[in-house]
Amino acid sequence: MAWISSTSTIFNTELRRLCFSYLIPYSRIILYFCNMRIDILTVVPELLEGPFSHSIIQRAQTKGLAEIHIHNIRDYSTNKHKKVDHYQYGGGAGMVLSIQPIADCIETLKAEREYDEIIYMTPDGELYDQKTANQLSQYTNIIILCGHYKGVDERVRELYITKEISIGSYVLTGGELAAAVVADSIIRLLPGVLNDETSALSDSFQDNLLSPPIYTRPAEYKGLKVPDVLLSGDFAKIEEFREQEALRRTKERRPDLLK
Ligand code: 6GU
Repeated sequence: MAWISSTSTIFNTELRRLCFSYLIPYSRIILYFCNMRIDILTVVPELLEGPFSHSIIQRAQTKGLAEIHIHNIRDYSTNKHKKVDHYQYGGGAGMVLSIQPIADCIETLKAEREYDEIIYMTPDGELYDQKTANQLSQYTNIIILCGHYKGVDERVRELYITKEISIGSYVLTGGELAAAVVADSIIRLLPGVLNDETSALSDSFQDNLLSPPIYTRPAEYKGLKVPDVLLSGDFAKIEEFREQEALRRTKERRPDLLK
């Protein structure tokens, strides 16, 4: 017995030494190669400056877990006035984004690397949900094209687009805010982005359930008390309470998720 325990101690020490000397530096390299690149094409790059420059999404980029590249479609226009849009054939209100600058931008990017998906943000795309976010987070390189004005020339969609996404049944002035929503929802799922690895797994929607109510200090505010069970320290009871509350909330607010 003594022999076993002493060898296992040696083994453990050896293993730990191995971990520290080899695995940890490698895990950095592995994480580095697991990062994701998102190229966003827009005629209003200013709209996308804010969403990626703060908090968790900014940290994901400084840690090297995600790369976000914003491209101004106008930079690719061969028109002497850098024009990117035109009136639509057949008449009708609203400008249409021309194919040339978008095609040149996409071709430039495609010549540099392979893309898993070229997404067009449009109100007539498929409705975005957590399942799609999970799928997109598995990819290495994606392009997101933002529509603006009336939208893009149909031939851009025919030639390049592999997926069309809408974030809801309402109309925005452009796809930029929607692209920010999609990029945010993907990046937070990448390994290492959230501090507590379980917090993405316990999200609303990951198991088709809404989150249970949550509380922090004080235990009582203007007569409103935190449920006793959460202060009890009984983790089995707390877990049961949370499951019941998640189910109750989902039945009440989003019964469609339970079908
Ligand atoms: Cl992706 N774009 C625009 N312009 N409006 C939207 C949308 C996208 N999703 C919902 N509404």
